[in-house]
Amino acid sequence: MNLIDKLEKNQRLEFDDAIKLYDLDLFTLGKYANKIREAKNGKKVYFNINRHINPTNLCADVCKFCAFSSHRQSAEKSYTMSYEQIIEAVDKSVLNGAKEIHIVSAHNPNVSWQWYLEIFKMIKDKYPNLHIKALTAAEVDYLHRKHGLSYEEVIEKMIEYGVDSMPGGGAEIFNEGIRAEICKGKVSSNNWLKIHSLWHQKGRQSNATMLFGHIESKEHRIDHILRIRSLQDSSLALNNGGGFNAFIPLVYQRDNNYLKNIPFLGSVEILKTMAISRILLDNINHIKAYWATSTLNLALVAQEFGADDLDGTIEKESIQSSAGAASKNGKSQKEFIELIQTSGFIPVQRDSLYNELIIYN
Ligand code: V47
Repeated sequence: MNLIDKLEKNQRLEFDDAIKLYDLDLFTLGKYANKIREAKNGKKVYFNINRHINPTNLCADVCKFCAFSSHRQSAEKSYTMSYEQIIEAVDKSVLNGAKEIHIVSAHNPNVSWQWYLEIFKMIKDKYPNLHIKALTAAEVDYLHRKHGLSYEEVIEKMIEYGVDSMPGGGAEIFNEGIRAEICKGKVSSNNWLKIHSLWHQKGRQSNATMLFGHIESKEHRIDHILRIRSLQDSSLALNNGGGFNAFIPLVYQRDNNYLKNIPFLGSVEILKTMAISRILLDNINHIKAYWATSTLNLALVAQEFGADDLDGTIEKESIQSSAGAASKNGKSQKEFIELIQTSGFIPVQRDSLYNELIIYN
């Protein structure tokens, strides 16, 4: 059966067919991706009211794509927030309506594992209903390497100290050769997948990212997406509520880092990758066009090409904005709602697990 027949019949595609998707023109891909998007999510575009906090930029690892780590800044720019500074930021966000705090840090060798975990406990004690999305698999792996805790122990402590779900960071691109080039020494692909698998085995939910538009090939992207799909198959088979909520293709930002001479990724390639993600990941409900890395306008166009989520209002963000993204100060809820509506979609404010809170019909 040829590729178009398989797409018409909504058949699951394996690597050899999946790679040929890039040869299709954008609108053909968009047609099939949008069909799946509409079947899963109708005309809804999800977003949440969230706040990103990056408590420290001091990092033991050096990822070439990273502009956030203090390696890329002068010594006086390295920081570690105090608990008072963190809770002050959380207090302010809660007053602004935040339902989720998304916490991602660098791999700081000068603090204990308790330092990381006490942040979550402090927030949870004060705001039991506030969702804490925290610790990427790369951070879990770092706590394991630095402090000798097993992955299982870190995960048990995350649950004990109040982490509700895991963000998708640290996945980058799973191909081991590319990983050795861009983030040598950081969590391996197999361990990234293992950590999410262990988290899912606890009946918990997480996200998965893919950093694209740097030195990876299309084959590497397809391989990455298919490895995520395969783990999701195993996690869903447990039937315990655990698994990936969303897949997030992160567009590489080029400023202030150690990867040089990377050309800008064109919008067509970005939209094709969103559409291909939607077509291949038949077992993941949501594709997030993270506006911080794709720009808000392209993230809105991506809603026609398979994506159904924009992430959230963010309020403040340091990782991608250090590398050139326009996410330093977030977006207002009003702007989100208006832009989604004028793009012909239905804005839906969601919680972190995609329960619908407000539908703006
Ligand atoms: O893993 C670092 C990425 C990620 C750059 O789970 C860069 O809902 C682009 O994972 N250009 C951390 N990206 C952020 C993250 C995330 C973001 C939004 C939502 C969720 C979620 C997760 O940031 C890292 C890395 O892949 N990153 N540097 C850069 N130059």
